[in-house]
Amino acid sequence: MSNSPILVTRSSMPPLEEFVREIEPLWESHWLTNMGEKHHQLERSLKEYLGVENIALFTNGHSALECVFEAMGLHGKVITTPYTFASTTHAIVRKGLTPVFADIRPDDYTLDPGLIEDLIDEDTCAIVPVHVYGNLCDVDAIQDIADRHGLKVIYDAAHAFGVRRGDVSSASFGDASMFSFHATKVFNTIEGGAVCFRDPGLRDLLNQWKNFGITGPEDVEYVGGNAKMNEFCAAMGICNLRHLDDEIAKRRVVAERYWEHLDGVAGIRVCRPKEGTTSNYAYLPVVFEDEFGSTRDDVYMALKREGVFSRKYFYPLITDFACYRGRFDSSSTPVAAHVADRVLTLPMYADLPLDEVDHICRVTLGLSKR
Ligand code: T4K
Repeated sequence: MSNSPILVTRSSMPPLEEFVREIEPLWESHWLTNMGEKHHQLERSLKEYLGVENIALFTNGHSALECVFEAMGLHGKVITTPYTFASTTHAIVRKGLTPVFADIRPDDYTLDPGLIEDLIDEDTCAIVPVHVYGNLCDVDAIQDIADRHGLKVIYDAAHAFGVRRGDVSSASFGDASMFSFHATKVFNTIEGGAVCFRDPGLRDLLNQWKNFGITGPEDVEYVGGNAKMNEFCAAMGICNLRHLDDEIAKRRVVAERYWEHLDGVAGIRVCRPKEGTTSNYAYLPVVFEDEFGSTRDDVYMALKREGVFSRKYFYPLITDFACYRGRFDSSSTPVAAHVADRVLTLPMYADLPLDEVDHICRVTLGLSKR
């Protein structure tokens, strides 16, 4: 097996010469940021790839989420999931909104639509579900609830770039969807993010909020921040997008090798794409139930001894974070608490050698007590 450590993921990068060619014009123009040519080019390419009319690029996914809340002028309570990365809840709280947590579904770990309605009251303004691991939420049920109660739906689609239901991309659901283009994502711009949105009226607002609230040469109408994607990041995105479909195809081979070994083993739960959806194979989550005979932490440690660094995405639950202690109660979301205590995300990236996958699975299955 490899002598170097195997990490949970490894950034996709284009050939160096391709990136150098892409950034060369910047030495001519000296235009490095503030919505330059590469930024516009990437916006156009992403619109085409995702099949959407409206997109705004950002310096990262987190700022994108904060900006969309600001641009929509949200106030009050937001129904969301505790089973996600810190960013989702932090964005809600940092924008002065109150998160109200609903539990997740046991099969795909996304927000359970059957539990949303009971949590809605007159202060609720929006639902913020997460397509966690790239698993699409039940978008129809969620939209139906939102329509009946006049709520906005903003998807945290940080993991779901390239995922489709039929031929509809994950960017098309709800009022807006935020994507992360962080180095660890299926599609990366080093750091970066985007919001795809339904109402074209949001375009100027988003672009103003990410640029200090500047609305004209001598006008500043909002207390905005700075969340603009720079030209180097946009150039990385332009290059990576050319290779994305190949990268996803390679990830699929890796995921299928894992499932060959792990799916159907007593006490192991894997997450396969649902009928009718095209996955991006962003993560390889495995849940170890008691029946497996060893705990998630046993597996984590055994892999670590072999130089394999899996991660506990997403443990602890957000509601158990020190910064939220005493404010929220994780016992009200028992499914999320159960999964967070048992989940391990195994290494997943396009160039992960299949014999490494075999090795990781051998070590894992060696811990089964059945
Ligand atoms: N919503 C959700 C649901 C999210 O998961 C995230 C981000 C966001 C919102 C916010 O989007 P951004 O603002 O980040 O665009 C990582 C990422 O930093 C974070 O983007 C991601 N989610 C989260 C799930 O994972 P860490 O702290 O676990 O990353 P780190 O540095 O430990 O890296 C993990 C592994 O990735 C390393 O072991 C090796 C590999 N790696 C890492 C870096 C930084 C690379 O191969 N290249 C790299 O440059 O948070």
